[in-house]
Amino acid sequence: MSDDEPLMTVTKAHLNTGLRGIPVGTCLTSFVTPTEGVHYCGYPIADIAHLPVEDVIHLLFEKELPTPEQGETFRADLAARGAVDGSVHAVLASLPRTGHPMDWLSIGIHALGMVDTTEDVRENALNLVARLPRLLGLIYRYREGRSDGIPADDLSLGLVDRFIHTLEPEGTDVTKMREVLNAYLVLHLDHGGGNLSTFTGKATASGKATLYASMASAMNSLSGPLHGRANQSCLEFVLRVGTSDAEQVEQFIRAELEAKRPVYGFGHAVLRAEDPRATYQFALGERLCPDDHNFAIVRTLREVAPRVLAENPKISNPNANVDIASGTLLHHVGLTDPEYYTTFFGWARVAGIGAQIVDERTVMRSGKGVPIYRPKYIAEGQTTRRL
Ligand code: CMX
Repeated sequence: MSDDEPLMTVTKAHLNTGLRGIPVGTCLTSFVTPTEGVHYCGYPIADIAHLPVEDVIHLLFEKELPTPEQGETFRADLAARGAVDGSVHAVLASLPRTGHPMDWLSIGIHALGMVDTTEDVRENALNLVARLPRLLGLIYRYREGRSDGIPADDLSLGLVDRFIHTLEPEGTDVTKMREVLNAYLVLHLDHGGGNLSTFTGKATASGKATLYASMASAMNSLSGPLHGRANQSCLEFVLRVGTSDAEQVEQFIRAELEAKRPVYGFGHAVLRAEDPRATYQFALGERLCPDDHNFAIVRTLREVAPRVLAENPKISNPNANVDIASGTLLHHVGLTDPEYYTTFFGWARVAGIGAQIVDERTVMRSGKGVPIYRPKYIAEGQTTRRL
């Protein structure tokens, strides 16, 4: 394809549609297809969902899965970067506990950036990836009023274990928590270039804002109910369904549709089959918590909802999406407050968005980077006026 060949014609009908479907750039980390969903650097998510999260983060930054030796080196590198500055504690201690955890995450990222931003965007991106698990653990501890006796960070641990170590969860099976969190992170690391939080992070970074400021912008975008907060809404939806009886579930779904409310956990903008990330989590749930009450509800929803939704020809994909089971699995391993779920999504995306920002700042246009974003808006309802 030549450089001047048109990719599409933009018409008036495209205006005020949120840039939907309009090509604006290239992405080196991931793409989404209607049948196999997201691919990271070419690998369909179903093929790599079981890998340790560090290996998949390596893939996004280096565009190759690590050899065992490279994996060890990468883990050691992350450990060397992981320490969170003590001043962040004072910032978190001062925040109102009523604030949403996503606001805490955004402020926490800014606080990290204020004490340690280098000139090198890649260094900053990897530093933030390495510090996020500790930051998120601290957010939990301070927001829940459990700031006494927080254990010192253990940098010898992997990313997921550093979060668990800081959280010090009680009455839960830590082995299961580790597996659920690792899967959750791998499944949510990246999702192409044009989703709102990624786009926002890259747009902010294009003005040469710091990686930390850019990532805080991305997290603020992610916090919206139409974007990342859907996974919080999804568990709240499952809890509202309350029963795994197929007939009652069907009645519930019909009543929700009648009331013009979304059936959470179903449908997708691009996929036209069940999201492989949902399929993976269904299998994980069948293995880890087949008797969990909420998982039984999710299992019934998976059977019933696609059939009911398919009655509406407008719905392009009636099948389960990534959010259907993720909250139920987190809930099962003791992470029971859905308000925190978007922060796990954010934790994962810091890697994907970070890698994409590094690409846009240092790789695209033969290393020159993408210039400052400046889409065009057409003036409407105004002509030049004079006093
Ligand atoms: N429940 C109710 N209505 C739905 C629906 C669902 N699960 N899925 C689609 N629809 C409706 C849309 O709202 C739209 O209605 P209008 O024409 O009145 O606006 C119509 O069906 C056509 O939608 P579509 O082209 O099939 O899908 P969209 O790209 O517009 O929307 C999505 C995709 C995800 C927002 C939508 O399916 C939805 O709202 N699902 C429920 C919420 C949810 O689970 N969100 C998490 C998404 C996870 C992810 O993106 O990975």
